[in-house]
Amino acid sequence: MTEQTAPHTPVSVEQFTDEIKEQLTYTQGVTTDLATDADIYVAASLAVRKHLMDSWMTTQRDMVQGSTKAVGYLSAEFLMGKQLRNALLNLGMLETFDDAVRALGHEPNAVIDAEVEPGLGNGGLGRLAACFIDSLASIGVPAFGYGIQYKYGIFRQEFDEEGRQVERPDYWINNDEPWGHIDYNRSQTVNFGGSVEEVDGKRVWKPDWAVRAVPVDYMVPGYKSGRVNTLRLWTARSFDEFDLAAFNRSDYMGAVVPQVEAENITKILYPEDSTPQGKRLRLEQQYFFVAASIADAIRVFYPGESKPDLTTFPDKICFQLNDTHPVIGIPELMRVLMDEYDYDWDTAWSITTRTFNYTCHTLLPEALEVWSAGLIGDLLPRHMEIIRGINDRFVDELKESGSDDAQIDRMRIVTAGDNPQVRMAYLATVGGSHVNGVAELHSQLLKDMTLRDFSEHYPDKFTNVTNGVTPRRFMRLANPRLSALITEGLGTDRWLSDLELLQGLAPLAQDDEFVRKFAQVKRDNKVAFANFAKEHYGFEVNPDTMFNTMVKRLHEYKRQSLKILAVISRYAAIKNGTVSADDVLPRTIFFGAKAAPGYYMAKLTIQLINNVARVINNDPDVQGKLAVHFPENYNIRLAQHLIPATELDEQISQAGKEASGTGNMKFALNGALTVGTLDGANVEIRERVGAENFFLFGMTVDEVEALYAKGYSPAAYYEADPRLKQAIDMVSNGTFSNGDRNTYAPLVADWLTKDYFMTLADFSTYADIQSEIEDLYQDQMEWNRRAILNVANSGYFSSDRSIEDYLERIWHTGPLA
Ligand code: 26W
Repeated sequence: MTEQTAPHTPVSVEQFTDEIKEQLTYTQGVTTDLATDADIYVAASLAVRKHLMDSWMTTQRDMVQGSTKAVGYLSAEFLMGKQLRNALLNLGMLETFDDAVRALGHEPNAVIDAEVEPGLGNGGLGRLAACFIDSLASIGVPAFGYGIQYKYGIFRQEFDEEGRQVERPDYWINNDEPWGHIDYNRSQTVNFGGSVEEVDGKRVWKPDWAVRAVPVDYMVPGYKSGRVNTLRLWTARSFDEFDLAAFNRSDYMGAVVPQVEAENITKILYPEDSTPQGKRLRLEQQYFFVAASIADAIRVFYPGESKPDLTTFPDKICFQLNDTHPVIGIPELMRVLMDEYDYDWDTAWSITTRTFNYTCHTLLPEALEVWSAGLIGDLLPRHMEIIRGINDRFVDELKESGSDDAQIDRMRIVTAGDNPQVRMAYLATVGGSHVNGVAELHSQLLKDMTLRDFSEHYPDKFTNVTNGVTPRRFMRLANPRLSALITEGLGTDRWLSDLELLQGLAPLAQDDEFVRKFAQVKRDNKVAFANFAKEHYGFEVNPDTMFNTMVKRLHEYKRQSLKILAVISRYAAIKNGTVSADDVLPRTIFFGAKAAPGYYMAKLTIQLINNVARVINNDPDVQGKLAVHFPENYNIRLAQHLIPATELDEQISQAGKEASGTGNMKFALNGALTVGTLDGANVEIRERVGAENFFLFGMTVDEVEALYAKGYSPAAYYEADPRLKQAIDMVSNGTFSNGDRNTYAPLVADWLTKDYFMTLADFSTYADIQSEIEDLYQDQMEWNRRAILNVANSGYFSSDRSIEDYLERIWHTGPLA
């Protein structure tokens, strides 16, 4: 990675203080003495943005004028987290900021806290996109992140008095938003609806309504690379703002309909992260941002050209499709090339297939988007024609290659029959050059199961790129104490842009002095989290307990149910003295999880966890021995505070269900040990940190498949393990619902009759491994040695390495010269 020394001319504290004052006065019209923390936050952000502007302009110029192919990362989600401190870090101005803000009479953390977190994503997929654009800029690769600036991000989660999730709208841009630059003069027109007519042998789309796509540009500063890329998020505006006629006839609602309808498109993020709702507005969102992005890329790379030679388009930019959500981009580019630039089908197809690549992020069949041909045909009639054209040519290709009818039926992009469906993952696979999974096991399962027919037909298209996370946000910003110790141990901070250098820590795991310092860092992080939790969530945390964390979206395949049943079993064991009070290892368990609003079982599980926490935390018999906390509204900020304080991380999904996971990487890099299954990237983490430094339990993918094949009856496991039986009985007998036996009946019924993700089958090995974990924890030096080895051997899980893999295997480009 090219690490330029201090790309930006270092700024003195005095100069930066003046720059903040200048913004306060000339942009915000606020005097320094009346300025609030929020005013200082806005002023500092504008001052930082000013520092980035030159590099941004230079990067844009070099990208267009140079011959380095750019990357367009198309994603419906970008879970960026707070921006100010990340920009300060990448500019090398963290300390300068702290001193300047103090000089202005404010507390740096209070100013940082004034920033509202942009929640433009659901979970793993959205955060991965954010880590990837940070790495692209830090490596110096010319790139655009293309997405949507939702007015309302992921809902704010609150718990009601019963412990049930309540969703509140996240109106995040209700205040100053200094980072987004809205650029009306670079807006695009996006059409919808209407019909297609034949005009002198050409297919002509006659849309019947249009929306203005306005770009809001966010700077993406690289870490010490001197490069600043662009995150271009589109927001919808209507062309004809206001229906005056309706207003004059005092039909006030009618007057604003055109505006509301248009702006509805980017109003809100769909809060689902596995089961598509197939809503028309969702398809409108997908087409809106993809069509605007393709038009924008042609504008950027062929400035001022009316008849550009678009056969060179794939050499200018390659688009990565972040799951199936932007796949409508394939027929869109075909339409633009044929209908707007008169290329014939084959030329257009060759350009299109060389431009797009597809990343799949799931293994759940229900998460693979399928749109009805009727809906696409109604909203995008020309695109449905083109999709049919792609499908028909593909079917011919299969026939030529000897596929039988059954196989052709399995592989059709547009299903046969009277209610044809468009399978977007198949369209992405046929219409792009590469298909990759996000962890070795996942990519293998895609080839062996989900997309088997396609990997046999297109073996060279399939590859793997294991996920990664940015060490800038998830180590340096989140864990400054550990970062300082690592830099001390390695004698350089170059690990932040070359994470494999962490390897140099391995020998220090045998250096007791270093191990003690490492333990002290973890201890201080636990105390810091206890203070943070007290201040922001109002609950007491005892740092003299093991911090054991499970944070991720609530989904049955992730098996928060397994964790809560084990907690109940432990509670029962302490209560009825199965484990003697003095050899109980005190543990504090932290949950963090949002459930999709329509996901009933997930929401019932949240209610159960909150009520188990209520009962345990108010039971004097287990005080100091066991505590459970479920802070509301799990988001990037909470993750950045909780991960550095965690000692034991839960990655307990059923083998073969979690595509990769990225939380697992963040915890290992922050010195937590993992208890987990051989699923997703857990497999690679365990391989790299060493089996002896990872608590493995549960069935493998093959054992799971065998049990499905044999026929799985969960009740047998309930009968076989008294710990499990007792825990489930306590859930059904009202212990956690004030005696009401019906509250969790649906959960218990599912566990005993279906339990599709085999929580009960993996319970015993999970319960058994707890004693191994606690025995090791008793030996703090040994625990911390193994934790250090987790850090030392997890450098591979940097998103910089992931991007290097994409550059080598898929994009075939690199940093700007
Ligand atoms: C259409 C509804 C919908 C929305 C989002 C379906 C599927 C998704 C995402 C693909 C779900 C997601 O976030 N998947 C997660 O992606 C991460 C990044 O690759 C992986 O680490 C996680 O294992 C995977 O669950």
